[in-house]
Amino acid sequence: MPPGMIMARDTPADAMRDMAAVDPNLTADTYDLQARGDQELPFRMENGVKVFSLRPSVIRWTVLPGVTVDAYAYNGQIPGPRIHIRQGDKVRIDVTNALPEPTSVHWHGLILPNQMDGPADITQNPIEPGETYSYAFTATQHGTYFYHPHAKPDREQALGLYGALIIDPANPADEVAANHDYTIELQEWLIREGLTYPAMPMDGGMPNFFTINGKAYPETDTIRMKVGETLKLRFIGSNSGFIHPMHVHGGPFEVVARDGETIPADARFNADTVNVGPGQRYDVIWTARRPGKWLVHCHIPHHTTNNNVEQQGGGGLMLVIDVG
Ligand SMILES: [Cu+2]
Repeated sequence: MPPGMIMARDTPADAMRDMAAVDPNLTADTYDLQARGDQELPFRMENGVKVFSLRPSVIRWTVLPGVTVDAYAYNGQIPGPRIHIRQGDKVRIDVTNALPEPTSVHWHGLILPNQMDGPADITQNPIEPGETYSYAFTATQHGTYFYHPHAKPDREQALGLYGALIIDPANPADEVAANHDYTIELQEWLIREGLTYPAMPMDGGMPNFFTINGKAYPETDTIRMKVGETLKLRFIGSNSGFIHPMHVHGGPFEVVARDGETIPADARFNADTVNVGPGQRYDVIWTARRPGKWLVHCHIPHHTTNNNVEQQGGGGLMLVIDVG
């Protein structure tokens, strides 16, 4: 249990298991600083169906030089691999559980058959360790979505299980186009005395590291673009316990989609900060007006530190747009 976690004599064992550190002996593979998540997931065609495979397991993942988390990850990636499909696609995702506990996968925001929706013990039996469950559906919507576990998500999602699900419109004219497209998946982490615990909004469970796409600033990506170009930022609320007011320097952006739904042209609005709560998505278009280094960051200053320390002007939920 993390030091300071509220515990009483009557704290149920189930609760203690959910809040416990990841057993470092279970980490099968270690990924260094160069490893990147959100890699587009390959598929194979079977009778007109795009077939994908996901395999959640326990890994060690590097978020900063010398800072690792013992995490749960899909296919050895944090965030999990990107599932990139087109509206109208028939898909099947085979999920093989290599975790030491039951899991399931929810396709957040999608219209699909109830038994494909993912909530464990509600629409399906949990996927036990070693078992495979296949999710099949037709993508009728388009936009920015994501997937995450729906068995003990307070533990499993907080430990790194989430991934982007990007659905291109069947009609390319329905896409709100930009010169650059960058997806931002947020997460909080709790590392104490070399052990990783699922961060939770409760005493003793508060996070001390924060990542964009699995890395903390200054190890986050730099987006390079030119004056006059546009950038679509897709914010995904893969964060599981906290709300992040995500702000972009250098002038307002236009909010063009929320929760995967394109906002009609006459209802779009300008803003410079969007509150990205758990589960929410915002697509915004930002224009590079002036050359220089422009920040994208969470506006809760503690969330732009690494264990309360700032390095190279910040930490955690921050990245640079370098406009040449
Ligand atoms: Cu924040």
